[in-house]
Amino acid sequence: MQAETTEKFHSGVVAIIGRPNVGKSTLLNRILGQKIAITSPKPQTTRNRILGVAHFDHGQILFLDTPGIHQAKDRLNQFMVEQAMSSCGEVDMVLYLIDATDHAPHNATEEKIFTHLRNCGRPVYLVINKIDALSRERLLPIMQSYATKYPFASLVPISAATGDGVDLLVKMLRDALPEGPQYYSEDTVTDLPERFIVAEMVREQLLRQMRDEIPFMVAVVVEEFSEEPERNLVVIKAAINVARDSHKGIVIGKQGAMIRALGQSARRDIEKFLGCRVYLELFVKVQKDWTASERMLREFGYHS
Ligand SMILES: Nc1nc2c(ncn2[C@@H]2O[C@H](COP(=O)(O)OP(=O)(O)OP(=O)(O)O)[C@@H](O)[C@H]2O)c(=O)[nH]1
Ligand SMILES: [Mg+2]
Repeated sequence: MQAETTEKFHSGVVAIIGRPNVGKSTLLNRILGQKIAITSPKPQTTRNRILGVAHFDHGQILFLDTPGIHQAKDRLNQFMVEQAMSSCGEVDMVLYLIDATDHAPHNATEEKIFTHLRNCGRPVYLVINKIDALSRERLLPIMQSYATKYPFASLVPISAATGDGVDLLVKMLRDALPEGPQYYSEDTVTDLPERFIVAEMVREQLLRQMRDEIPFMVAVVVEEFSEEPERNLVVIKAAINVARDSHKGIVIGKQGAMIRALGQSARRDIEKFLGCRVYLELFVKVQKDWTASERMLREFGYHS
């Protein structure tokens, strides 16, 4: 008779937290092998908690990408920081990401984060990102200095951009997973609606192509999303909501050049994501000072 081996299922939730721009969303996309979170060279790119599900044999990890933790001034930014902070209490493990190439000290913010992590009491992995942009000799002092700052479960140097060290990190997390249920079916990568990700891909282009305060004061809303399967086409109409009258003309650009460029780049990403042809129409709306308005924040999905 053959012995029956029924391997138990292991699962858990892992929060990815850290200061803005350290590479949290890049890491999530790298782990999933697919882009669901937008990234940009500007800080405060991510505004909401983004769930990404990684599947393995007899296991799955629910990763929560979160907005960068910073000194929040307005309501929008306070919402963002709350999203990140509140994630740590509900998870099995926390990844605290830092940018290894960052020279400026951030003691005040980091102390706040460490105090919060101590209170949450979850195992915290220090993930030292961007080692592709660092000479080997500079890594050791960073590890030594962080080892004294917090009782990390482990210190893991990686490059989210090249993938270096990421498999090892994921293996470490898998080995530490508790027994648990299969939360999501194997074909589920995220619980976010397609409309949300499409709006984010438009916002990503605003972050990548526009300067000054404009990208930090836009909210993108998909107002129409209609599928035409017989033509392998999705028709999308999205509003770029700006906070000031003066921003409208800048987003549109000379004879519509800017909004056309934004639309072309976003459409390429959206087509890849949806796997079909996309007709994308963008237009600009002025919602005066929306980042300070509780009602507008709610309407744009920035509420708990
Ligand atoms: N050289 C290098 N750059 C990286 C790496 N990971 C991320 N970046 C870059 O760092 C910048 C920020 O990346 P994001 O993934 O958007 O960072 P984030 O932590 O999610 O930022 P917020 O959402 O604003 O908190 C982007 O320009 C990335 O291309 C890395 O491993 N190496
Ligand atoms: Mg991000």
